[in-house]
Formats: sequence, structure tokens, C-alpha cells
Amino acid sequence: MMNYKDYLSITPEIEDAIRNNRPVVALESTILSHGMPYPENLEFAHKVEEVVRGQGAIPATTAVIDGKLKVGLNAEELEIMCKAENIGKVSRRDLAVYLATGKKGATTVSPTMIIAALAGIRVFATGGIGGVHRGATETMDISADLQELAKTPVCVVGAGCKSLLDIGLTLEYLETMGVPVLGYQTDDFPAFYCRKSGFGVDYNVKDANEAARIMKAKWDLGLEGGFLIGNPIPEEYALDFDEMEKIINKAIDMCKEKGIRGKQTTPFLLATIKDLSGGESFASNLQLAYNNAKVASQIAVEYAKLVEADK
Ligand code: PSU
Ligand code: MN
Repeated sequence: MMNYKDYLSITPEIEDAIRNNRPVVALESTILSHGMPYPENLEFAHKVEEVVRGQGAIPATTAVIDGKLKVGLNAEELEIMCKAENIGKVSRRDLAVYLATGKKGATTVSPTMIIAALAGIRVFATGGIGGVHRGATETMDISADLQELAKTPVCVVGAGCKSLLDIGLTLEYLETMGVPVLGYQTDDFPAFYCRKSGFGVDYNVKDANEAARIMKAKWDLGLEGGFLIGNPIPEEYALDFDEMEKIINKAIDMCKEKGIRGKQTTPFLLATIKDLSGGESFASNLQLAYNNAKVASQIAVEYAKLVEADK
């Protein structure tokens, strides 16, 4: 009888690491296929994996290819995801369709969490998460990422979320769903390009070891769901909040004018913000993602130590 393991395709290196409780960090592929242009995304895809290795962890980029949940992509598969020809954007609801039909898909935050949890990976680095869109009281556009954080036991390290979302409502939603929102060495929930959003976090985590201890306590209790760790962009790459706000407002207006809805909304907004803000925001985007990979790796290293000591 088939079970979930028959759908997983894990590289031998990652499989060995998971079996021996060595630190592994999951990475998503939507940021590659639908978040960055080619070939800059390919350089990023390799470099972010190097950042993880530099901290003593093993990178596991995920995707859905040929009916398999891929955990770890080889150079050829990374190239396919980055060229993004006929690559869908996969959310939780799309997973089964893609698996059964063999369609190729890039994983957003929700399926990356699902795949990580199935494989036994507890830490995941991304850029920023999806959330409650502005105007959601009318559109009901709320990313599946938020429900996933409530259900699936993975710690997601991201630079908060872009203010194209309603950050206040996003945090309210996470509170209702019981998702701990931690700041990494900050009291402020970050707004992607900016270190502060005007909203606070539940708790300011002082280092990777403390984050790992908090994770272990939650999962020792058997509480379902994960964590969101807001890791602010390094100071030198942070952009001006008001400047970004103007660009984001313009992108939202364009989205409305064009009548774009559903799963196209976020990719459209991301691409438009990038076009309107030029190269500067892209450089910041790369740097915050590297920084998230670094912190996620440090947390994965500490978490593996705690689990080892508890054996
Ligand atoms: N926000 C970003 N960059 C991204 C995404 C969100 O700043 O790349 C991607 C992530 O993969 C996230 C997804 O999981 O968009 C959310 O899409 P939606 O809003 O359609 O749920
Ligand atoms: Mn949506």
C-alpha cells in the first residue's frame, strides 16, 4: 500500500543528514520561479545554498517535479525552476493535482512546510511570507501560508512580510490561529525591505539557541503548528519605508485596474514592485534572503544539538 514516503524524493545527502539528526534547512522554489528574474535567480539559488552550508547545515530546496515531492534539487533541476517555463505556483490545495498529473510546480511557503515536515525537516528559510491582503475584508484574500503555520510543525524564518499585505491583520490572524511570532533580536515585526513595520512581535528571541529551545518546548508538548521568526533585513540594505510605501500603493492600484485576482495577485504585485523600484529593491531582496538562510541554519544547528542531547 502506498503512503506519503512513496511521493518523497530526497537526495541521498539530505536523507542521510535527516536520519543522523544533522541540521537541514528547507528552501522554497516560488521565490525562484515567480519571485526573481532569470538568470539572477539561478545565481541566488546556488548562493543561498552556500550560505546554509557555510553555517554547517545542509540546504534542501523543494519543488514538485514528475509526480514527486523533491527535497533537494540538483543543478539541472535548479535551472529548470529558475527558467520557469511552464512551472506552476503550488500552494497546499494544488499539491495533489501536481503529484497525480506530473505537472512541474514551484513550492510556496505552505507546501514547502508540508514537504519539510513529511521529510523530517524542522527549519525553513524564505524571503517573506504571504498573509492577509489589504482589502481582505472585501476580497477574503488570505494566503494559505497562515493556516499552514497553524497546522504544520516547521519554523519559518523570514523578513516578516511586505506591506503590500495588511500587516496588522496578518498578525491578528496569526494570533487567532495560535502561531507564535518571534522577532530575531528585535521587538519589531519586520516589513521585508524595512526593519520595522510599526507592529511588534510576541517575543524578542536573543539567539539561535533560545529559538531552538522554544521550538522544542512547543513540540515536546505535542502542540500542532509552527513558528514565524521575523528576521530584519541587515541595516545597510534596508530601504526607506515611505518610499517603498508609495511604490507598493501604486502596484496595488495597478493590480486593481487590471482586475488581477486569486493566486496571480502576489506574483503580479511582486513583479510590479520590482519594476517600479528598480535594482535597489532587488539587491535588498537578495540580501535579506541570505540573512534569513544564515539565521535559519544557525537555528537548525542549535535544534539538532538539543534533540541529540535529549536522546
Ligand atoms: N512574498 C514575498 N515574496 C515571495 C512570496 C511572498 O515577498 O516570493 C511568495 C511565497 O512563496 C509565498 C507566496 O508563500 O508568495 C504567497 O502567495 P499567496 O499570497 O498567493 O498565498
Ligand atoms: Mn491569495
